[in-house]
Amino acid sequence: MIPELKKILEEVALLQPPPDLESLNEIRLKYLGKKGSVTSLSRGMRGLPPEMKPEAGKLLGEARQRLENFIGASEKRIKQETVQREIESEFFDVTLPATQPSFGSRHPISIVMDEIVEIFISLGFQIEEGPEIENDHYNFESLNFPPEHPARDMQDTFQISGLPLLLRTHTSPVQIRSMEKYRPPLSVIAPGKVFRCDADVTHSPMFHQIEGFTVDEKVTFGELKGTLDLFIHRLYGPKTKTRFRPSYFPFTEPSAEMDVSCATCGGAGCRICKQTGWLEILGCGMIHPNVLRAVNVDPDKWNGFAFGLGIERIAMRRYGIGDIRLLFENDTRFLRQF
Ligand code: 2NM
Repeated sequence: MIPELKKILEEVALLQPPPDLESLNEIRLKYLGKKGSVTSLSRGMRGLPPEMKPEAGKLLGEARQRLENFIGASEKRIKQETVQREIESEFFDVTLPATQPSFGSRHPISIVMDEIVEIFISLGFQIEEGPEIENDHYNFESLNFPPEHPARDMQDTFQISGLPLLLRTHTSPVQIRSMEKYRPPLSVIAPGKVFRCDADVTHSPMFHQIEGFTVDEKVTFGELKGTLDLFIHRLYGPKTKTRFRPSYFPFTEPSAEMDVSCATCGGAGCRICKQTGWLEILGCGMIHPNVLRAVNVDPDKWNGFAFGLGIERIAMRRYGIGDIRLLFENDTRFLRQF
């Protein structure tokens, strides 16, 4: 038995490192398994004469110890090698550029609209919205349009077939509805879609407007000018000049149109401003007493100013868009640019 143990110790000393866990397991079974040689020999210890037991026991313990050391170290090495192989085969280059997620962008009309709304909110105006389908009373009658006014022409408005309704041609009906809903003093802006039967490079049958009004006691034309000057300085910068030209609207008296100095040439005259140095931006005026009467506000106690502007024209000028239809085609190559 002792020579057999010595032979096993020699074998163990010469064991080649196994390449994987399967071959390591074969080694373990060969020596330490149920039918392994070390296991069999330790079973044979009982039948050994007592004087041989110490040496045989010592050799047996040593063989077991060396095998366990060998197996433990091999297992550790094989596992490390496996992890290392995995890391190498799964290597990816963290410096490679990532695929870009595609983001949406804001529509130029929304950008300009929000900017203008923000300015008037900061001045204390409240936002009001109303229906896009209106009746003659809110769209024309209450706004002091006489029965034969050309704007009422069927050719300029979208009538709803078979009903006494039309698509609103301006957001003024929202102003009327607000004056009915709240009592003065009152400052409102009404942003929204409006509809006119008209289509070319500068006209779309649907476009966007913002209108505003203030009704209070003893409102002056000076306050109208001051409010709109402040608005323009916020929108275009404090160096922008403004001028007011007399105009006419059924719902205001007196009425005016406001021009701003051309930012492209600084007022010297260029293609953009058609050599005038000025660009038309909005219409305004003092609310006609008949409009206040239509909403049961006493024009002897209350008065106010109002104004209205088109968003498309401002956006087209700001971004150098030559054709209004680009704003409504929703071509992402166009929309991506803003
Ligand atoms: C404009 C020009 C001038 C206007 C008038 C009113 C109302 F309802 F208060 F009378 N809202 N908006 C108005 C005045 C609109 O657009 C060019």
